Amino acid sequence: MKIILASLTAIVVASGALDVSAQTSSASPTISPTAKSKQVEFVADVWADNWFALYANGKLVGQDSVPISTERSFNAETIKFTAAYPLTIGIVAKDFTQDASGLEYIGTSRQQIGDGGIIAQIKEVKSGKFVTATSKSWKSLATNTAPLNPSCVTSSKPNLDCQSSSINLPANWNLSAFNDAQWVNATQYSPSEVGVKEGYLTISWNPAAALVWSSDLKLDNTVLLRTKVAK
Ligand SMILES: [Ca+2]
Repeated sequence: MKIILASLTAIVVASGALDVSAQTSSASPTISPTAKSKQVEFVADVWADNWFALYANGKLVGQDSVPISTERSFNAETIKFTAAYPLTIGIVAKDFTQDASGLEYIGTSRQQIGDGGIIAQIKEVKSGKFVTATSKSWKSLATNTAPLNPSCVTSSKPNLDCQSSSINLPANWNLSAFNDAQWVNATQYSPSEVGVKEGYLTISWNPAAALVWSSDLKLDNTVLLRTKVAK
């Protein structure tokens, strides 16, 4: 055992010495060539009705700059991030609701249930290569639904009369190893079904990029979306 430890110490010392010599003779030695080659810079365009958070391999890499508490929020975001393949993309998408009733414009002539919708596309920055975009091949899970009884939309006290259901976000839902076999494929919607506007119109969307949500564009208010890209 003593011999092995001594050998390991010698190796550590030797490699440390090599690092120092590399740093003094090379311009960019801070990351080893092996680790550096695995990291790729990506750029994502995302438009959400009304809010999103974007994860790459479980790490939050960006989110909608306009808070979910904003009733009308139809901005697009362009987010750069660095990650490695295989790439697991996770998105939390939220439709604005004024309160737990699931309604918006409460107490006005426009009181309604409202709907969601999101589109995202990702490419490599350096090569410009298309990586992935939201489509029906992505998996989805609704974690908040309201109202469960849509007839409450005409109630003068929707917070009392509208029912809702929520589940916690599954642990590690945005990691590669997560088993999404219980999730369902995302549902694609047309631009007119979602009622696209504002930021959506400023992005040049890849033909493969589709507007998606769960199977219920109106009643599901928080939807998790995920996909995996091997390379
Ligand atoms: Ca909405």
